Amino acid sequence: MKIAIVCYPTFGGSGVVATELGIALAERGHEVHFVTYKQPVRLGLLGNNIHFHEVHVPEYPLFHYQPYELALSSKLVDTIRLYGIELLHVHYAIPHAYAGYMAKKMLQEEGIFIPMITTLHGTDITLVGKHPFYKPAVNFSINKSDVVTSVSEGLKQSTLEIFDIEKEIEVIPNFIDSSKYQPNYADCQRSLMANEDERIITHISNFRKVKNIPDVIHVFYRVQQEIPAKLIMVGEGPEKEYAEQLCDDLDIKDKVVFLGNSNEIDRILCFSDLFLLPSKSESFGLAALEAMINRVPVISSNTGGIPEVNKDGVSGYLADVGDVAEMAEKALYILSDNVVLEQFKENAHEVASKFDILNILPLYEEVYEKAYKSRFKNTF
Ligand code: GMT
Repeated sequence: MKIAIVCYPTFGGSGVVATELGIALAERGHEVHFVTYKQPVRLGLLGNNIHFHEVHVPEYPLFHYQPYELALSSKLVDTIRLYGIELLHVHYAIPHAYAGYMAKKMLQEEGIFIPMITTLHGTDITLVGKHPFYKPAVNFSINKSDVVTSVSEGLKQSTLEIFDIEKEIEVIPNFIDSSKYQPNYADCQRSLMANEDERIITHISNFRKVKNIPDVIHVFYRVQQEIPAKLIMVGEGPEKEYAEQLCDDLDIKDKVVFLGNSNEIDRILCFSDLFLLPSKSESFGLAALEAMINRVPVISSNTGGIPEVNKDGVSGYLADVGDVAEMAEKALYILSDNVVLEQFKENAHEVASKFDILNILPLYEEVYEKAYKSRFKNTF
């Protein structure tokens, strides 16, 4: 099948899922065309069934805001026409579902019928999408999609609560290619990060408010009071400066390393003992899944779709949003005993393996089939 994928090309989870999905589809023989404003960060070499089409938005001084949606829908029309694309899969409703629908309607005028799948990822619903400034357009474009998928049951429920959805929402969880995550401890270079007696705690995110960054620091603060430990903070975003200041105020600056964005997530997770994800809201928590497949247990909040990934008492622990005392207590329980830690590491890997791409990709292929068949219904 010839598939166009629209996504954000940045380090965010939705872009990562879209890219990894595209790569896997290409490996299965589909022809995949990424349409976005920059080559996705996780996309390596093009070729082998993978194409990239850059959306340019020319600066025009009259415009206070440059119209990206317009440029995207025009690029989609051109790409779909030129390459005979059979299916459009947009990741993150805003503004992709809206732009995708416009492209679909424009093509329909020419007798080209392109089914559109919209995958809801999280903040496009729970944070940005529900804002009154966007809500009607998001609601409209979800209902106009031929198939709608959500990355967790939790997100599906939130979508149904927040919006007036007429469409069936199919849950297809985030996934991981476990064949790419074989442990290679020889290459770990743990000693570069911590002394032998120190535990390494890691957090990876885009440092937005929703990630509850101060709670990461406060949990770590409590842990390092009891056992030797280092905190590795990976990512960039608006809360990073405040986080650095907080470490300074708490006098733990020498125990916290801020690495910025990294393409070496597996290497970092390879020497991590525990992953913290205390988000205020989280539709799935792909970062937690990536930690778990790398044998890193997770202490997280019990919000949104996280409980569908991090199994309480098995792959880590869950606590109420903001309950740093409980999170620190559970972190100490896992980290204070080598045998307990080893058990949680094994469990984390086992739970994560259930989300292997081999189990999830066929679910996407099924909805593609369904959407492709639906194009006849939309002919008139
Ligand atoms: O929150 C992020 O890190 C970015 C955001 C995105 O859209 O790129 O992630 C969302 O989508 C991911 C992939 O489906 C999910 O695993 C994340 O849980 C979700 N983030 C939130 O819901 C806050």
